[in-house]
Parts: sequence; C-alpha cells; structure tokens
Amino acid sequence: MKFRDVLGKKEVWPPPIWLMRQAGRYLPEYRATRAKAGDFISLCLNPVLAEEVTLQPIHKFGFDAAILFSDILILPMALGQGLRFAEGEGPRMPPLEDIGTLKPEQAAGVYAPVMETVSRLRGSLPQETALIGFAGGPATVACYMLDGQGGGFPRTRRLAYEQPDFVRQVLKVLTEATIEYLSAQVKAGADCVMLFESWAGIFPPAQFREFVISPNRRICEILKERHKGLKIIGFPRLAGLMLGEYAREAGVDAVGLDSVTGLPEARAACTAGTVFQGNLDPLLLKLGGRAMDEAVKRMLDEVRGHPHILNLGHGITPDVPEAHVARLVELVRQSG
Ligand code: 1CP
Repeated sequence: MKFRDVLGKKEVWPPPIWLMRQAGRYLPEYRATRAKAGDFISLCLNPVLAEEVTLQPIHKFGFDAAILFSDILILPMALGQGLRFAEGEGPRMPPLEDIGTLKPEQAAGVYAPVMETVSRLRGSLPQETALIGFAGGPATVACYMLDGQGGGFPRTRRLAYEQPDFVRQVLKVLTEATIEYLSAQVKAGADCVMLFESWAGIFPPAQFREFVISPNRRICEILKERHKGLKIIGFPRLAGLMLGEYAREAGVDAVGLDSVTGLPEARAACTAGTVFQGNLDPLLLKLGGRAMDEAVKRMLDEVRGHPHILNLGHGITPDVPEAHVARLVELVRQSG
C-alpha cells in the first residue's frame, strides 16, 4: 500500500493524497446524510451513516486514504463530559471542574459504535486505500474540556500556570483513555492512526514539552508496544520552533505540517528523512485557478525525492468547490 510505504520512509511518486476533513459540508451528499442523521453527534455514533460519509470522498475523488468519520470530542463525551454542537457555532461542553466526574470505565461502551464504523470501513474500502483512525492529542482535547468551547482557550492557558497539577491530572486521564481508544480502533481495522494536536501552538516551550510532547510520546510508545508495526502521524499545529523537538521526541512516524510552516524550513529543523504530511493552504483550495495550480506545482517540486503525504495544512472549509478538489487530485496524479 502506497500510503504505508511512505509512512515507512519510502519515497513514492506521485505522493499519496488525502485531505483533512475530506468528508464534510462542501459535499452535497455529506449534507444529505447529515440531514438523515439529525445532529452531528448522532452521525458520528451511527455506524451505517458514518461509514457512508467516510466513503463519499473516496468514491468521488479516489483519495489514497480514508479517515474515520468521527470527531476528537467524542472521547471526552464518552468519558462523561456533556457535549453538544451549537448550529454554526462549534462545540460546547460544561467546562471541567472536577476530575472525579470523568468515568474512564464507561468510555468503551459509549464509543463502541465508532469501532463498528471502523470495522465496517475496513471491509468496504478498496484494499489499496488506507484507513486512518484518529484521536485528538491530549493537550488539544483538554483545551476544549477545560474551556468548554473553542476560541483561544483562556481558562486552559491560565490553569496551565496557576493550577498545573489539575491540568496534569486531566492530561493523565486523557492520555490513558486515548491509548485505549486508539488501540480499539487499530483492533477494529485502522491501518494507522493520527493524533490531532491542533492547538499545540498555544503553549510556550516548557508547557509544549510537558503537555504536548510527553503525552504524545507515551501514547506512541504504548500503542507501538501493543501493535507491532503500527504507524502514527502527529499533527502539532502551529508548533513553530518546537517542530524539530516534536519530530524527534514525540515518537511519531510522520509529522503533519500547517500552512505557515515551509517545507524547506521544516526539513532544516528536523532529522534527515523525517516524513511530512501537508501542507497546502486551505484558502488556495477555495480559490482554485492559477494561484492553486502554481502552488501545487511548487509543492510537488519541493516534495520530489522525499517521502511525503500530500494534504492541506488544516481542514477543508465548507465553501470549497468540488471541482477544485478534483483539479488538485488531477495535478498530483499527473505529475510524472
Ligand atoms: O456537519 C457539521 O456541521 C460538523 C462539522 C464537523 C465535521 C465534519 C465537525 C465539528 N467535526 C467534523 C469531522 C471531523 N473532525 C473529522 C472527520 C474526518 C475528516 O477529516 O473527514 C476529524 C478528523 C475532526 C477532528 C477535529 N474536530 C479537530 C482536529 C482537526 C482540526 O480541524 O484542527 C478539532 C479541533 C475538532 C473540533 C471540532 N469539531 C467540529 C468543529 C466545528 C470543531 C472545531 C471547533 C473550533 O474551531 O474550535
């Protein structure tokens, strides 16, 4: 499988491609399935419909990998923290006050439908299409749990300085729960897993080491002990100058890059041979035209000769025309 080869540090040409949030609102068939499910959480917990939306972008564009359709906030919900998605506003949870309210022993029962989605998908996907399982990185999930919503995470930032032991306890529970959650996905049929540390970049270096790198490393160590040969992609978004340390220390096999990190700069910061994933600016996919064509060609020149997974630097937005996605895939596949 092309995708696995790259994660094993082999250069493959043309590079495999998939897009973060490739199942989503820019697709009319996604909107139709979501309407059938009712709300977003019901969609994530409905194995038949979650399988359907995962497959939609694969059938339409022929991506090299499918990512399980779910959300990083399903895990804290399974741990007992209330979750709802306010229409047009994003996730909302009651900010976590007391670690004792979390119920790790109940989580597997709540996320069981996600595992059913994974096993259905491994059965229905073409053999050559990789199935990516995923979880949020503990620091990123803790941000939502402590603040109760996205948007700067002011409470998390304050607690990290004023009550670091509380933050450490939350991260400990999350780290262990994430290991079990990802392990269950691998047992159900995921070919590799990805840790979304989307808000890694809000932490200054000392906190980045303790709250991002250390928990990521523990997750990678235990998962790799349990599942020989498992490959793990880490996405420490906006890591900035901490990127090299993350790539060396977190234990991941590939590093997802955001769009403000240049590939030559990332390569200079990391050990030779580091596998990268990314990092086209999602805005270019919305704009299409010459701007996108030129940026994609430049990117292909930059990744030639290196093991690389082509992707965006962050998730696809709902306003992207499908024709631009088809054009991107065509540009990549035609690069001889
Ligand atoms: O239909 C809808 O209106 C819901 C929109 C939506 C979708 C399609 C949300 C709400 N989540 C998802 C799916 C999702 N989320 C996937 C599925 C697979 C795929 O990529 O196709 C994945 C991997 C995620 C991961 C996720 N959820 C992250 C990490 C990646 C990232 O974007 O940085 C984060 C931060 C979330 C939280 C979340 N879920 C949904 C929203 C709108 C948000 C972000 C809120 C915020 O900006 O703080």
